[in-house]
Amino acid sequence: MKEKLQKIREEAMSQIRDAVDLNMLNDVRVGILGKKGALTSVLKSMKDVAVEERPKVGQMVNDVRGEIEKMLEEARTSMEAAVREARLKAEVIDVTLPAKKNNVGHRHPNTIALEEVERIFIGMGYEVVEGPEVEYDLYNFEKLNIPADHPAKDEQDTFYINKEIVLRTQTSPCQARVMEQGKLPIRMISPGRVFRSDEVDATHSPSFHQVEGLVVDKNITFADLKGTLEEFARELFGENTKTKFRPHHFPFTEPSAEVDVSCFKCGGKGCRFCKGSGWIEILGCGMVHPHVLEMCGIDPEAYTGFAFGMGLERIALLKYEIDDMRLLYENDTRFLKQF
Ligand code: 2U9
Repeated sequence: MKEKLQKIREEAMSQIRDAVDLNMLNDVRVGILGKKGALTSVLKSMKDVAVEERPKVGQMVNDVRGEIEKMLEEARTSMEAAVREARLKAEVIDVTLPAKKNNVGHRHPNTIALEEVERIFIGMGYEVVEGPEVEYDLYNFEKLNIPADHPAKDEQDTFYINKEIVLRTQTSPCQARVMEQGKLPIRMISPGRVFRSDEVDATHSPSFHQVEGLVVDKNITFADLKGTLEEFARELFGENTKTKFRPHHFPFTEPSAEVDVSCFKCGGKGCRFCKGSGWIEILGCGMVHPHVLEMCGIDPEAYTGFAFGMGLERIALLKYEIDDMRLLYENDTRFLKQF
């Protein structure tokens, strides 16, 4: 019996030494100490041992069992430590690596330009009012004195939802709605997205932004319009900026004008930026047509008003010296971060 136990002990030692992972080690344990294991069957055969020998043999079996259990436990502990060590090595964090930079966005040049325009007009006591981008033909054209046969109403120029509803081509309908509410006087600007069926190029896009302005009160004259826009130009482009009003035609204003500012790059001498003329066109304006006032519920005998409109992208391109409008729509942060 003693030899048998010695053999089991040696066999166990060699199997434990050969086990390469925890699964193999468990198989060794089951093969020796499990229900059908070698040591368990020795225990079962105790009944064949002479009664007086049993305590001694029992002690020997228990000693061998204890030894094997101890060896198994030691092997398991060192195997688990090796596995942990290997995992820590594989997952090692190199704290000396430079940290990944979070890509932070940047305000869009349109937003910067709009905030500047808003700041100037809010400073003059104007309200900022926004309106719907999908509009009735009635508000986008009819109430603004744009007749049915006007070229702007052609499908080539306007996106129609149906016969009566369009994507607004200007923010003026928003102003017409404010006039209809009848709360006077009015001093407002309306910024927002507008839509025109244009091909994309360096200066055109089917969707761009406008800022329009409207003042309606008693005794408003062209002098108020000139003074306001001259001050606006000086605040936006610098205090030495001169302004030139050229007669023009818009259906919704009479008289109407286009406004040029002296080139802020060359001071008016003429350069590549102003194409040698010394002047840069920035907006359109005029006295609100009496018929427009009337259609929006305001008595043109008692009230007069002026209005103006500018393309926000045009202002941003000029102010930040960007030469292609398409750059404004690509959202490339390498471009946006320059402003
Ligand atoms: C009402 C009455 C009149 C708004 C005006 C302009 C002149 C103008 C263009 C500039 C470049 C549009 O962005 S652009 O393509 N706009 O020249 N806009 S007067 O006149 C109004 C507005 C509302 C009720």
